[in-house]
Parts: sequence; structure tokens; C-alpha cells
Amino acid sequence: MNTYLAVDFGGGSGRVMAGSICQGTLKLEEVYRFPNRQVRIGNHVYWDFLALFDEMKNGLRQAVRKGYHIRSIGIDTWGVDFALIDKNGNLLGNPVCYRDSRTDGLPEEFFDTLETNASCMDAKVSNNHPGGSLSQHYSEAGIQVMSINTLFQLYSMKKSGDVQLEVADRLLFMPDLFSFFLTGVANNEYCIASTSELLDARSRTWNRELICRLGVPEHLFGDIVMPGTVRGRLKPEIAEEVGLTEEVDVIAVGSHDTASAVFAIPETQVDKSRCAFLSSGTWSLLGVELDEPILTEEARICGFTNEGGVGGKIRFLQNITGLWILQRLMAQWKERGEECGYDVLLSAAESADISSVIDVDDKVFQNPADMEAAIAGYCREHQLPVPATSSEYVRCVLQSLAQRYKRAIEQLNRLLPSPVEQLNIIGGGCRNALLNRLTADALGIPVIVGPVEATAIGNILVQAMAKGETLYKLKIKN
Ligand code: LFR
Repeated sequence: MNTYLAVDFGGGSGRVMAGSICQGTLKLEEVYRFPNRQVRIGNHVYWDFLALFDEMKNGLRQAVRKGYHIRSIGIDTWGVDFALIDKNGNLLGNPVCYRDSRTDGLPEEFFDTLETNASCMDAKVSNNHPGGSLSQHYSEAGIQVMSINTLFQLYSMKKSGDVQLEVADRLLFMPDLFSFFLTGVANNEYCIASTSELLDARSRTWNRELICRLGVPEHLFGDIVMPGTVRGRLKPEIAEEVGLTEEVDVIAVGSHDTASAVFAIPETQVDKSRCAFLSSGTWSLLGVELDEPILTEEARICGFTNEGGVGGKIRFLQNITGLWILQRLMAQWKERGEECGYDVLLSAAESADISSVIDVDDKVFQNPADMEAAIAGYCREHQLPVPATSSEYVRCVLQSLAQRYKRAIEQLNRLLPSPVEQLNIIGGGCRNALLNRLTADALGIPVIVGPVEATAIGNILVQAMAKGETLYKLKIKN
């Protein structure tokens, strides 16, 4: 049986998932799970890359032990984060996690400097663009300006005189980096590269003028490969370490986790153009799949982003702070020894009576030391009832998310040629039945749920396609 391994690095944990295709059915198994902690040291919050690489190898070892006939490996992570390597392929520093505060306030500053310094873009000076540099930028990149994006992470490195930039040979996004150390081949996968804000959304290539204006070396940005491309062969020494005897390819999948998740959405009766998706997890990504980006001022003002998808598709979506707030609350209650299980909490929240709706995207919820205090503070400041119990906190967060989704659908309806008729919720967050119900009530359109394991499935499907499997009418056992 051909098996494809999906390595998925998510907010709290990393996982190695095995997908085996047998008689038209894809069977999924979680082979190995390990913590994915972000480490605070000095002034920054980092990925624990070395530990994660080691854990990934443990997962591969485990898959070999289980006797799978492994044909390939595909890696996905969240977007925007990266590391730099030198010309000998050495890692120049532990990658910084986007939850770090180094980019706070930088988008405003960056666009101010663009207004005053047009040296690289003489042909189309941004000041001449009717909407100024921000709207010109959006008409090219099509990405919602967020301080976490690679563009601003690089700007912060540039500003602080980070020496890595002087000696770096290549910039690798996290899935590119894991793949590089597995194969020795350095390239940039399109979907993850699109989250950088440094691509041209239409041509799907690097925006060289923007890179020039940013003032970082152009050679950092390498060949862009599309999902389905074989990145390279697993290095013999790693194969030996994990006990693999057959030759295994590392394949570029939709290596941005959201790209993989959306690729796993099954067809339904409703035409895809009228079916929105909500990839629900630490983040809530709500939007539709398009053939071409929408780069209008209205799309920009509404906060839509045009991310690269599998098959050259565009995910036109809003990045909404998702279950992160609830995850932080639960972690906090656990630390205080007040933890009660997720299900107990959700069923208590069913009947909790609190009307407060918070703006989940408000900066105060991005990474506060105390999430409960952040919510209470927000409610006080906006003259809303302050939740008094954990179930009221949960209820408040979930109904706020549902209202936020409603707003996103209304905005989509204004921008698309025909209104959204159905919402498909995918990913781990779709296990939250209360949130699904509140969402369906708020939206007033049919909501369908699943697959839960969308990211792993999408990752595996791209590998299977690259290996020539026929996926037509494939059944998925999830
Ligand atoms: C989801 C996700 C989102 C991206 C955010 C940060 O895991 O990849 O798509 O906006 O993380 O990279």
C-alpha cells in the first residue's frame, strides 16, 4: 500500500500523519505527535527548530517501524515565518515566531517611508497612485497588511542591523527549511511564499521592486516551485538514521497549512464559487477560492487577502483571530489548576447568559500575558458586561467569533458576483459544535462541517497526485 507522510507543524503541536491509499480509499493515521513550543529567550520568541527537526525524524522512524511503504513526505506549517541560511547551507539563526513583538507598529512606518523614498520604483512612484502607497502595494501583493507578515519581519531585521542579512544566501520559509535539511535542495514553495506579502499576486513571482525598496538582498529569494513539485530525495544519511531502505521524495505540497486544508474540501451540490470555507483552528480563515485575485480598493479596505493556493488558485479570505483566544484562556485556567475539560466547558457555555460581543481582531488579544484580563478590560472599556465565570468567557468568545464570521460573509457578498450560499467549516475547530451552531444561526445559510483533518488530507492528496495516483472519486476515511 502506498503511503504518504504529512508533517504538519501547528500552533501547539507537530504531527506526522500517514495517508495510505488502498482501493480508492484514503486511510489516515496519526503516527506521531510532539509539542511545538515557542521559546522566549533574550528579547524574542523563537521556533525551537532543532528540537522540531529531531522530533520530525522520530516521527519518520515511527512510520518506518509501523511498516508503511513510504513513497514521499510533504511538510506544511503556518505562514509568514522563515529562517536564513548561508552559502554553505548553515542555519544562521533560530527562526523568530510571528507572535514576537519585533514588528509591532512597523507596517505604518514602512509605508510612510515608501511615500517619501521612491528610489527603486521611479517608473511608478507610489505617491502618484490614487490611493497612495498602501493601495498601490495592495494592487500588486493583494495581501492584507498584517504586522506579522514576512515583509515586516525582514524590515525589522533590516532596521536593527541584523548581521544575518549581510551573510545570508537564501531565505527559506519554515516548510522550505525543513525540506532543505531533509534533501539539501533550497527552494520556495508558492503557497507559503504568498504569505510573505512579497509576491506579485497576479504573476505569482517575487515582487522585485518591493524587495529592492525593502533593501534586503535580492538573492535571498529563490526559485518558486508549485505544489506537486518534487523538491528532492531524502538524504541518504537521514534515510539511514530513520531506518528507511527505499528511496523517498520530499514533495512541495500546499505547504502553507491553510492551502493544504482548503485543497481537501470536498465538492458539494453547491457550485464552488458560491461556497465559502472557514478553516477553523488557532486562526479562522474565511473566504472563497478564485481563479484570479481581487485587488480592488474595496477588497483592501475590507481586509481581504489573496493567498496562493494549490493548482494556481487564489484563496480570497480574511484572517480572523480564531480559537487562539479560547486556547489561551484554557491554558491560563490550566496553569491556575482550574481546568475542566473542553467538552464540559462547551456544554456549560451552551446555557451561559452573557450578551457581550468583543472584536476578536483587536490588538489587545494578539498575545496578552493574561487573556482573561484582556477580555475583561475590553468589555469594561466598551461598556459591555464583563464575563463572571469561565463558561461566560467561553460563550462571549464563541458568539463574538460567530458575529465576526457574519461580517466577513456580508463583505464577501459585496465583493463577489454572486452571494455565498453555503459555508464549509474545516479543520480541528470544526469539532466545536457550539461554535458551529452559533455560526449557522448568525449566518442563516447552510453550514457543513468537516473534514477535521483537512490540512493533513490536503497535504497527502498533493503528494499522491504528484506520484500519479488517480484521485477521482477517492473516499476518505477520517
Ligand atoms: C493558520 C495560518 C494562517 C496565517 C497564520 C499565521 O495556521 O497559517 O493562514 O495567517 O497562520 O501564519
